[in-house]
Amino acid sequence: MANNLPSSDLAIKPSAVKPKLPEMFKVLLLNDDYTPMEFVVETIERFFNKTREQATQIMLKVHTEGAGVCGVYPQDIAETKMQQVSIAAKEAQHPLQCVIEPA
Ligand code: TYC
Repeated sequence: MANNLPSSDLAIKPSAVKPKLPEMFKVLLLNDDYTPMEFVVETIERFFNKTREQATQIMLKVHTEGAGVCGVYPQDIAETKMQQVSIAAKEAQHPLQCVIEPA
């Protein structure tokens, strides 16, 4: 070994440190009949770092199919984004719903 220690003296065995990838969650928007398309596009741009074109595609998918994925994140980030969208929608008095589900 480079450190001259027998491998049994290492504090952590290589096999014990295999990093786990975080569980990932999808953040979805749900369709409704009242939230303006423009508000949905701006919300996707703002919270999911999408271009105008990407945000418009996602909004249209939600509008036509009922739901659509805005992004996939570790659980804490997904929960934060869901809250941010829900607060922004509430403030603007739109019924826009945002949910998360395991990816
Ligand atoms: N269906 C809405 C309308 O016709 C637009 C809309 C799109 C609402 C996506 C919510 O997540 C949504 N104004």
